Amino acid sequence: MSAVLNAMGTTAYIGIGANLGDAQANVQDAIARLRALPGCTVSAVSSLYRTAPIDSSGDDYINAVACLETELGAQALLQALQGIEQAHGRERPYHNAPRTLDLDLLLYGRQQINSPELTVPHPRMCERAFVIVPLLEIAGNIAIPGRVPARCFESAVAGQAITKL
Ligand code: PH2
Ligand code: MG
Ligand code: MG
Repeated sequence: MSAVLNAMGTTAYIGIGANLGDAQANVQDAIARLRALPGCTVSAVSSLYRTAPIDSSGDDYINAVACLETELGAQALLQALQGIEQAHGRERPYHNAPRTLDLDLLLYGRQQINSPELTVPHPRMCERAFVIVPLLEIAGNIAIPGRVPARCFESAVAGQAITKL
């Protein structure tokens, strides 16, 4: 597991999603909280997108992806993301339940991480338009460690309902 602080700085991508309460406001607030995280600089944020729930229920989601330059190790960054989810009263009554806020660590530099707490790259990110479309908006040439360039997944997710706000 990575150290708590990584003086070199690492580029991380965060998937942001919400479909409970005022989902758009929750996503905007999450972006503001990411900007305020110690040891992190938000270098890019995608547009917000309205997306149909995938393997989930409830209202449409609001989704976005943010790019961070961070001095936090992956585990410390995960904990910071969970703190922001908790500030939004995130509850986990069952798998993929509707949520006030979900922050997923999609990519952490070029690292592949498989620990009990964290799998990076996020295991389902390449199958989901709500991740691939905003990710490509801010990082059109990005490659997924252990896989292929993200744009290779664009056609595979093209049938999923997603609208830029
Ligand atoms: N997140 C999920 C499951 N399904 N569907 C959409 N459209 N957006 C999400 O963020 C999302 C989902 C699990 O985290
Ligand atoms: Mg998620
Ligand atoms: Mg999550």
